[in-house]
Amino acid sequence: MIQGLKKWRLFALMTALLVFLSGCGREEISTLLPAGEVASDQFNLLILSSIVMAFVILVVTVIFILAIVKFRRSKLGEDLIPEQVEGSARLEFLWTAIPIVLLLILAVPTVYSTFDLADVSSMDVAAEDGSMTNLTVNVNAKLYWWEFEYPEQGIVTAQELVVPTGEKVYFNLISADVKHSFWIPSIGGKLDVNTDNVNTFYLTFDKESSELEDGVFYGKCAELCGPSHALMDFKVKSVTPEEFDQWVAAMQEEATPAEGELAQQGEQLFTEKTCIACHATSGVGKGGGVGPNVATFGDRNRVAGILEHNEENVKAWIQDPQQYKPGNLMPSPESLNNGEKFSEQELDALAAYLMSLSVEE
Ligand code: HEC
Ligand SMILES: [Cu+2]
Repeated sequence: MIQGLKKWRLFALMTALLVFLSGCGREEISTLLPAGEVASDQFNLLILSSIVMAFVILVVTVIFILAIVKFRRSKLGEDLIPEQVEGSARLEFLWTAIPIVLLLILAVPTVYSTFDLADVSSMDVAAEDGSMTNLTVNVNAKLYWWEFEYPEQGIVTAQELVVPTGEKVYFNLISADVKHSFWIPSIGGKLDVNTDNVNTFYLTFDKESSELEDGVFYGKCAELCGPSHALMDFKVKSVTPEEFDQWVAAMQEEATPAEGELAQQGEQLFTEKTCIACHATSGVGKGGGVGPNVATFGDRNRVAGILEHNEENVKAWIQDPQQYKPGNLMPSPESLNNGEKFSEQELDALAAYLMSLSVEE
């Protein structure tokens, strides 16, 4: 009875785990649904090594079961001594050769891909007019958000990486504080983001993110970096090269003053309350901001990388950033507003202003 119950418990646990596994299938964030060449290469290596390992397990299990069935003592009697095979040259050759072959099958594509995926030699190739042939993005990781600088284009953004599809995009990774790791599960990675050296690699984006359920790919920090590490998310918009050029051009334009009374009030508060000291509102510029650049805030998919993108959440964040990302470096409202929380009216104005910042049509 107890025995039977135990089996049922195990069965129930396995069923519950299956439900979790069904979460592995989301295109925005699954390494099992690669959406770029790098991710495909990594996925194929994963499949290859899984097949090799499964093959070994299968063969060993079959031999093991055969041995216990065939040589049961109750069947063959107490005193039977099976044929002795020690020193058999044939067998020893076989079980040396098979692992060598298996290791070669694993090693050759793995080593080849490792070097191929780390090849950034064409990164600095310039076209005849001196402009770079390939897009390079400098990624600055900070507790707990991501800044993306496009040095050739002279623009900078945060929280959302925008890239063209169908070409290699090169990344220079550097951290402003502690070690992080840059990872876009459906596209490729992870690569460590260090404080004292720049790590470089490339990714390709083969699918437009607008085709995805959420409209963006999900990016993650994959290196434990502090209490809000699990909340250090970013999003990726992959668009056609034409749309990308339009986006860059819009980013390069001067920011226009806010329209509408509420948003204008918000713009004024943004300066008065010194938000502007940490948050740049123009897309033109270099990396190194204390807080995320908000030039594209209205186009974003999340607030602070994690909260659903609506005015309620913008207000909630401003009123108590620590509640949403413990340990993050945005000051409390009291320290920006003479020791007091912002009034509902001020929050409305700030949210209206932030939401009006947009470069997309
Ligand atoms: C001392 C610098 C600093 C000041 C001043 C500051 N912030 Fe921030 N802010 C930050 C940092 C750092 C973050 C990123 C927090 C994180 O995600 O880890 C942030 C994040 C945000 C975000 C989310 C950004 C995004 O891209 O989703 C909003 C909105 C925001 N701040 C609004 C404000 C407003 C409004 C003010 C003024 C009342 C203000 N901040 C003042 C540093 C600052
Ligand atoms: Cu982290």
